[in-house]
Amino acid sequence: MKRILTIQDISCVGKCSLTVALPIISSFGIEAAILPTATLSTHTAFKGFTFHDLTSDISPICRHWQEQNIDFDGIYTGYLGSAEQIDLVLNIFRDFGDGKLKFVDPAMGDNGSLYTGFDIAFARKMAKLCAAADIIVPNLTEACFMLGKPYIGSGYSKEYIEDMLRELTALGCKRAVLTGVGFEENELGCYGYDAVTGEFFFDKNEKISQSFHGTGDIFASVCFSCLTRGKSLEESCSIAADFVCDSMNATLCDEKPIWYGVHFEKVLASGKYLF
Ligand code: PXL
Repeated sequence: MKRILTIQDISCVGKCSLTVALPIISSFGIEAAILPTATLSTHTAFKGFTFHDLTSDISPICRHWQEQNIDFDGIYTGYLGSAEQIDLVLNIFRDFGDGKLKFVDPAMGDNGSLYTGFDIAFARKMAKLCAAADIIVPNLTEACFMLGKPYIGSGYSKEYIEDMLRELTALGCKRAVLTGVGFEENELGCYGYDAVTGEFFFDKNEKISQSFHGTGDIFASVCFSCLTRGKSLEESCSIAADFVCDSMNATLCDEKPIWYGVHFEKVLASGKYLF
């Protein structure tokens, strides 16, 4: 069985980051080791959340793993609590990531804004982590902040998206996937690029008009799991996008929908994505 390491926060309530990644990765038959970056009472879209920074735990934990000769088949990073943690994750890539899949979801913003607590300097630093990754999966907002471009949420062309993907891979990673891309009113999908082969792909689904929190974390967790199980990037993205749509639809069907996360648990329980 494969063992991977995922590095992101614990938001105790709110269905994102580790509370999403752990069950999803496990459901794909992969052992998920974790390195929590911070503990929050909820994710940062709630008012008055608590935040306990775990930066000082990271190096001792990694030293112990090295002493015990623990290794991982891949590393997947999500929400990181501070710019200092980005340097520590770069060290983890160096110490544990050689020849392994290094997958970065630069989770730091959406809809044209950075999440509470992040600034442009953090976004620029996140671009350095993306440079050291094999595959990155930013949304349009995160890509614009990392590249220092103005955010355009709609009405862009395929050329605009393809140029942005070329710029993202020029940071240093070989493959990039932009999420939340749509050229027509009723479509939303992910646009991928492999800088080695020069190939692009666009995988789209019918747009669900309501927007939910935590869908990027679900996409990244499913996509990384599929890659770890040997699927191609295009197929992994397609499965991940379908999984997100099913999770959103399961939430919309609920008599008492919650606003802070989607019902990915119902999709897991359906068994549809077991392979
Ligand atoms: O879903 C991304 C995410 C992860 N972790 C925390 C967040 C968010 C988005 O807001 O606040 C703490």
